[in-house]
Amino acid sequence: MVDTIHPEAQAACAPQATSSSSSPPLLTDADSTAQTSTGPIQGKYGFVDYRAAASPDSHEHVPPIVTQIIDGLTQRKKLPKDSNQLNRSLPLVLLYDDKGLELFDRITYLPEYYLTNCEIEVLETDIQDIIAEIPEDSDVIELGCGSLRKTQLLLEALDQARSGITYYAIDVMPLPLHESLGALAQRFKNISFVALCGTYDEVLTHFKKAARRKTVLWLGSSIGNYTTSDACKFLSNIVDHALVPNDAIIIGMDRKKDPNVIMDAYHDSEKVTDEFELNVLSHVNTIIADTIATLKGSTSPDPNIDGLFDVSKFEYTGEYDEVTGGHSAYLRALEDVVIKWPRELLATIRSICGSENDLILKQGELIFIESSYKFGKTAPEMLARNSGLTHSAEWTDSRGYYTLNLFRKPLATMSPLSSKLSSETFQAVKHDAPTDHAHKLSTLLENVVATRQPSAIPCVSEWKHMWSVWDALTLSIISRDKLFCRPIDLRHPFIFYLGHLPAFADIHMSRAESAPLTEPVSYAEWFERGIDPNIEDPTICHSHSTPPTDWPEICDILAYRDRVRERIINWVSRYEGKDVEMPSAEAARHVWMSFEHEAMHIETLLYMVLQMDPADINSPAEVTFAPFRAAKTYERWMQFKGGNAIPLGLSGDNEVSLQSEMLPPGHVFGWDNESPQTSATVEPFAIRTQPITNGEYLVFLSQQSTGSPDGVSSYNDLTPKSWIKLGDLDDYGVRTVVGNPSVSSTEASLWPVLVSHKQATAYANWCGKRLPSEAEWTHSSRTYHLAHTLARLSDPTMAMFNSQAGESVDGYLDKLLSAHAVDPRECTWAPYDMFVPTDANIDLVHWHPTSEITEESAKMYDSIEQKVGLPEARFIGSAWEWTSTQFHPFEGFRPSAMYAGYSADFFDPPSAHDADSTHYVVKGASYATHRRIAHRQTFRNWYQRAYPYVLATFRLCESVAE
Ligand code: AVI
Repeated sequence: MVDTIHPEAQAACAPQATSSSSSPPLLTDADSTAQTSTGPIQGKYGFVDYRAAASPDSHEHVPPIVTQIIDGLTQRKKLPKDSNQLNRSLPLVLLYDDKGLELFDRITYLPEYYLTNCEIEVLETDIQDIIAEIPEDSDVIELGCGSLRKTQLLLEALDQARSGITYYAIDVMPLPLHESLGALAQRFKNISFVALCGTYDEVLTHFKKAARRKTVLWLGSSIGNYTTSDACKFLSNIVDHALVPNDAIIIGMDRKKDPNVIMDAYHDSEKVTDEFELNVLSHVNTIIADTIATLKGSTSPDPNIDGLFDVSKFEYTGEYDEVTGGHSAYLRALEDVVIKWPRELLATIRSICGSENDLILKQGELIFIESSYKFGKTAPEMLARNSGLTHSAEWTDSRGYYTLNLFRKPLATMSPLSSKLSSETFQAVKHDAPTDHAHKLSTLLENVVATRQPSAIPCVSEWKHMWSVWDALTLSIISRDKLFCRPIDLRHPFIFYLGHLPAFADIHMSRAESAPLTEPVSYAEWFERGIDPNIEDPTICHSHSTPPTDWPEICDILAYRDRVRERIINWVSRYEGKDVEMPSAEAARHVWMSFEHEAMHIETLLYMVLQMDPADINSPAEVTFAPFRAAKTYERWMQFKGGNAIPLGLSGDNEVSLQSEMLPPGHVFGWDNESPQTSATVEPFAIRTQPITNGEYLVFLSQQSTGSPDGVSSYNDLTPKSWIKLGDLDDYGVRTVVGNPSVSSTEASLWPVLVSHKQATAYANWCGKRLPSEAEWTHSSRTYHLAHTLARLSDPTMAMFNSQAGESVDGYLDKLLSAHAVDPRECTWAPYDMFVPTDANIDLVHWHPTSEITEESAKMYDSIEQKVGLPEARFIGSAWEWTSTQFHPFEGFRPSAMYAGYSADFFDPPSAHDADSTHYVVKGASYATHRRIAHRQTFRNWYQRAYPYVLATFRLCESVAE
């Protein structure tokens, strides 16, 4: 039995919080108003028809699909989208009329079409792990109604293990919904079923109101029929409009593999795929005939009206592009074809293409129908980054052909999606391999010279995203009663920072606006500056505020925070998106400073939280581990020849000369220690591609306990504070807000180890190596990122890197640049490193370090080594990196007048020898570093050498002979 609910009734019965397991939540309120219809199908399910309201019956208007057909046939567009070919096309949706659905169902049973069988294998093998992610009393929403073979596997398991599940199937066509749900509803008595008929956009927005948890299913590699950027747009729309934090999306993704396997899947021996693709033309004929009948006011199409196409004059053809991973399906004209437009459509045709001439398709001409993309190993992570999701699990079939990927909407994201930052140009260069090398290269090289970078003033959405993370950390992960805790005794209790962030910002906003402080003004005094005493002698401490003995009420501090936030938003909104009006450079610097100050404090607060007793940390349900990717330590070294003019620091950010000016367009602000730009000499050196891992450090540590005369104290001093003893076990776990995975038996053994400078140096000494200097680290990071990107985009014959012969990476980059006729000297180093991989572990996308190189990507690299030869390396993300450089100012340094002690309070005296130096330069970025900072390669961080709590690791380096 079918309960049909019209959208008006649906408004009253949007999915709601109910724990009723006996009645479907969507139907509870609506039963009385719903039209109930019975059909041939047994089993009770709700049916909500969105289409009826959306498509008014019109005798005068040509339906949108007809307009799309005419547009596709008359205009040649860049299709497939990532190619340079111009083709006529027909809309993808035309594949799925009743006949098309039947043919597609047949395809899923073909031996060559491995996708469905692989997905079924994954569902069968991993079903318990998959349903463990779907809670009781929750909604499971399938995009498209899926094949019963797949869906029933999942529902069977849910039927047995869960109560209160409502399964929603969404489809634009009513028939498949009726067929699927009728059969399912009859079989599974513990699950409620609702069919939602309409487009995804119409239907999904209604889920936002639901308090129930949601798992969206997008199976069958349907995502492959979208380009990556369209898929991201589609997903981010779901994330924004239908999901709340912790809701999940499970996506089936077909992997890149042997091209022959893929070609066979789309060119089966029974030629069902040919029939499926050609059926598009019959579908067009039906639509056109129906439209003409409607325009004539007739109820049924005239059987004498010929369709547009004689299907026998076309054949199906397809090709697979290994680089993009896209299989493209086309229909090819077997002879010259002349299509005469029906009289009734001439006006529409004229309005679309300006003429009503016959459509002439030359013999051999192609009509593009669909792309079916296959995905690389890093694609789920990229997809997550660009859609506002986190990638939290991956299940694969035995051949590694196909994956089901679990994504979750995170608690909060540190930055808005780059696609949403319309006022910004901060956009990492696309890492998808290109099809048009020359074009991509010239764009890339342009980027090297004219850097794309974020606007100097962070926009409103950037502030709001950052605050949502700060609030999650301070008000959810730390419970109220723990705000007075002081897990690191060299720091204030948490409550201080609740007041410190707004107080610092308010002081700077007051200066920016030449206006009074926000009330209560005493907060500016109490909370202006925190403490960072010398760890070896805590009596030594820079000047700082004296907080009150009685802390203000938390609600008062929060109200103050909100007033300051409002002040910031008002100021930023005045300029955002308005090119004409620029603030003074001085005011803008105050505002920018406040932003980065807050971003830095997120990281500081997080490493303080990590020192709490894990039982006291409120692990957010929305935060989970990134999928463990079964890697192994991947040790490789790269050589650099260095040189004598390695640029360090930011040019053109002179606070004094800018002071009286309006903010220049494209200006890049940096902290005082990043200026003025200087240069360094670097002798030839070799550097490891990866930092030292927890597992490697554990080996070192275990040798300390037995070998040294002072075994116990050196063992204790050398044990990372980022580790925690695991119960009675002789093992450690890594501290994270989501748990403490074992250093010896989980992938955490492959994460970079987080240690102090002293510990890092002890390790380097133990193995006869050293830490890189700031200049060595900076030079290798930026040279590597650019060379790696250019190598991938260059013709392989041009991009030979001879690792066997010990070729240097910087020498190789010079070679690449000159092969593209770019003088390396013209290639000014940009302050923003847009070549950092888009999947770098920064910006709290994951709340823990990750292993940088998977075994699979290492293998993949090995197999392409003959071609490109650069090893996989990571410099930015997961953890900062210690350098051997003492924290001294660059020559010509001037402390910022706006925050004089920011770095000047921490420089070592110029005479300090290594033994009495206290602070060292730290480069790179951690998993908790805001991406503005992570990408600004001139950012110079520093910590005390013995400070053991920071999210910093190290890599090894050694000098080599020229
Ligand atoms: C529905 N979609 C995922 C199928 C695919 O593999 O792209 C459609 C298909 N086209 C030809 N065969 C199957």
